[in-house]
Amino acid sequence: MTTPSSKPRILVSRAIFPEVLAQLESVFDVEHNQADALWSAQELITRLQGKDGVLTTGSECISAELLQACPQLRICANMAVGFNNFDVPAMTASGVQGTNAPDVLTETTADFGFALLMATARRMAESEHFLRAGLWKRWSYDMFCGSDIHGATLGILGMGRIGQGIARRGFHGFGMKVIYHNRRRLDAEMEAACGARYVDKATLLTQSDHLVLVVPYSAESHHVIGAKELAQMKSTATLVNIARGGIVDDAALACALRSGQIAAAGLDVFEGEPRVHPDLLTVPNVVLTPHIASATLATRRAMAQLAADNLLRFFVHGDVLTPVNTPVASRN
Ligand code: 8YV
Repeated sequence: MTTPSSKPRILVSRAIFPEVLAQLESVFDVEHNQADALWSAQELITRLQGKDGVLTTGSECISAELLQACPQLRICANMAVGFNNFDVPAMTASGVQGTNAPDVLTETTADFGFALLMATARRMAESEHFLRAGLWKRWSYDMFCGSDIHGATLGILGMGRIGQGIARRGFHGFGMKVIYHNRRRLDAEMEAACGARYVDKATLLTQSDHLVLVVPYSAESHHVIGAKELAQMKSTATLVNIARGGIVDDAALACALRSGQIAAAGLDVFEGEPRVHPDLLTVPNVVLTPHIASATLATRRAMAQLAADNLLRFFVHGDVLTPVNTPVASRN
């Protein structure tokens, strides 16, 4: 006869680094998904039955319905800095701790934001496709002319850790004029460190040569860039979204790109991803990447480790490293 394990029971909802999984297995009773199967919302609920904790990625939704159906669940540790996949008020009310994975991805994600900005403004994807298609027959004076990065005005919407990382790169590395808009203005010392000047949203839209979006997704930031905002931007402007799908109205953006209302866009995130709006797939002046801004091995390992450390702290010491809420009740 087998006796039930007294170890906390953990679900790891997607494939993760084997060494991080091994650490969890040394402490917890773990069900994993190293085959990386895509589970439906119902299957996730089924697998969470009897589980005390879960390690999620940004792809799994922790909804009020799921919380109700999984009364034993006490902690959800997200391997992502964004946690719009969590219904935080429902978690808080039902005594479930949520954690995210901030800081460890800041510089890597800022690197990528800058890379995407440069690839977009200098038309790297479009010109590579042209070359691969065998269309390069001769040099010409205006072939794939883009717009300068150095000395241009860099606009940043959302000035958290990643936004500041992009601002520093632009200011110190490329001599850009940096303007930003955020819910809260940074203090003077932080503004000086990244050479950034606070402006209202309309000024950000009308003055930016290159506008990078780094706001968290919420009901408030849904379609914060839509047809009206795109119409306010310079016709020579570049727009980069490394934040979340849904912040930009992708259909409106495809129209603006096709009509030349703005010059180009670089997108790492999409509304309803991994689906991509079909019009974005056919406009030439857009660089598309599959949500890889944090994707270096070192950073993804650090993100997985932080999510695992939150689970370990929670069950071993009763606290967590990077909480996103303070549950009002305990599920003990
Ligand atoms: C993740 C991200 O790769 O951290 C985030 O918020 O968007 C990405 O770095 C993705 O969410 C997977 O968890």
